[in-house]
Amino acid sequence: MEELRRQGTFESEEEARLREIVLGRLAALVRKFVKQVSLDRGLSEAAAEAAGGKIFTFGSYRLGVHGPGSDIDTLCVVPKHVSREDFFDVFEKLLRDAEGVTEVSGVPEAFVPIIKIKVSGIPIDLLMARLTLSSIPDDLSLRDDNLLRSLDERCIRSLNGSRVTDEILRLVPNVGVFRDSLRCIKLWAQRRAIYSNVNGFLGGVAWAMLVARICQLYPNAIAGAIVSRFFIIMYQWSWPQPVLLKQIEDGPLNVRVWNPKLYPADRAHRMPIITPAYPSMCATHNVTASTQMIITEEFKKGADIVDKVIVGSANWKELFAKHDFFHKYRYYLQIIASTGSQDLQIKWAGTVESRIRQLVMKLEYVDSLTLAHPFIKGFEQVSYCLSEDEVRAVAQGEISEAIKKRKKEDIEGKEGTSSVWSTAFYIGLSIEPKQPGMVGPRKLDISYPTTEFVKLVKVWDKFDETKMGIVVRHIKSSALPDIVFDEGERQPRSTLKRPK
Ligand code: 3AT
Ligand code: MN
Ligand code: MN
Repeated sequence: MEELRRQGTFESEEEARLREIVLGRLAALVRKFVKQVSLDRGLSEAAAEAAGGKIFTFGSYRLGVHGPGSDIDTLCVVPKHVSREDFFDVFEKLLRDAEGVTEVSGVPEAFVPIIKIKVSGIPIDLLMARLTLSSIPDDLSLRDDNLLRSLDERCIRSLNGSRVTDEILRLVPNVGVFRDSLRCIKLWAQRRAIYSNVNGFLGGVAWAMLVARICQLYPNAIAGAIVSRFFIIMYQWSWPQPVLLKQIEDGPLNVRVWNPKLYPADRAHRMPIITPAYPSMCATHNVTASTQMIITEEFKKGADIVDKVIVGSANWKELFAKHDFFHKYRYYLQIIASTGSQDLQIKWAGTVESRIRQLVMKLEYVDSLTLAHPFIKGFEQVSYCLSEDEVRAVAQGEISEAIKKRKKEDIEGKEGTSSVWSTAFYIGLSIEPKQPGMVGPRKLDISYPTTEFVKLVKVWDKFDETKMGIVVRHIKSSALPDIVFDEGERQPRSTLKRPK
């Protein structure tokens, strides 16, 4: 716990108090919204007041493992006469006008529709679910599966996060021990760069379920013991045996529940970790052969460190050492997504990122490639270009010193200039060692997977050839840009190979 505090994973008491005040205000705003819509629909003052409205938190805040600056994931539950359109018209407007609420941005067309806001500086993600009830009482619970009957799919998806988190908390024997252990595992996974669902590693919910499973196996253990068991058990786990917190149950909806006996797609899951709330799903369907290998290797390294900590020959701090992804490989694939505006870049880079694991899976089939290791985040840069040639160079990942130094003011009002947003993603490539007797350089042909990948990202329905760039190239480790390294992390070239 001392080390976790030293690593800054806890917020201050002041911030904790502010979060409670913020949630109180949010709850009041949701009731105000429901009342206003109720009155508009012709309900009496008393009926409109009684229509209620309630918020439920989920995500790291609900689990009690959030850090300073984490968002609060919040679900707004409204009665049946309040619609999703009301949420994005009436409620969004009400939020914009509310004091202390800033940066309101709604994404109604998302798979899980969302309004993002800040309240007193605290970021909040707001989802909404409309139940088939005429009023939402203060003591409403979302546990009953029958609440899901005849709901819109977006409402079911929005309810899911909260139902899963609450079920996890119900299924662990000791919530305090679970929290402390999960805080430790989350920090470890972030530092080792294996915390990311989109890139084929595990996301927050999957890590929470793994830790919860270990807590169930050792109901009387303290957090330090849970963490040590975690590594030993997870390293030896016989995948694809699933990690379950309880038996998978059937329910009232006509929807698929995870079942490898029935569905070939579910059989393909390599490290299945199954959510406990109906309808149960696999939280790790993005894991590939490569990411499974990397995660397993990290479990092993974690187990070795924890063994040493237990006998007193290592410190907990060693568990949180930074990954060495950018030192580990001789060759990297660099995938660069570029556009001419910030808004477009978020969408385009997000689309490219979400397809990278398809590239990883294709690379896994290349003969002499033993591992394709995706990094968990992209590196965004804005470059101010004076000419079309510079724009092309930036899109290709060639950002010269002159471009790097240039500021926005330097191009303002000048003819033919433009700003370019570029996000670079990296995949580390591990190549099979040369077999004895082989002559000449090995051939590594990755042109097929890369051209297929470029085609794949371009079939995105909003793709626009004139506005969006995508380049894939392979580079030597020495060509990695400085931006991927921390200050002082990169060794000067001249000392790299010279023995002291
Ligand atoms: P932080 O402390 O916030 O970093 P967290 O675990 O709360 O950690 P998020 O706020 O990103 O992480 O996500 C909380 C939950 O929201 C996890 C998942 O059930 C849901 N979620 C996150 N991103 C998406 C998404 N793109 N689409 C649908 N659901 C999502
Ligand atoms: Mn969150
Ligand atoms: Mn969130």
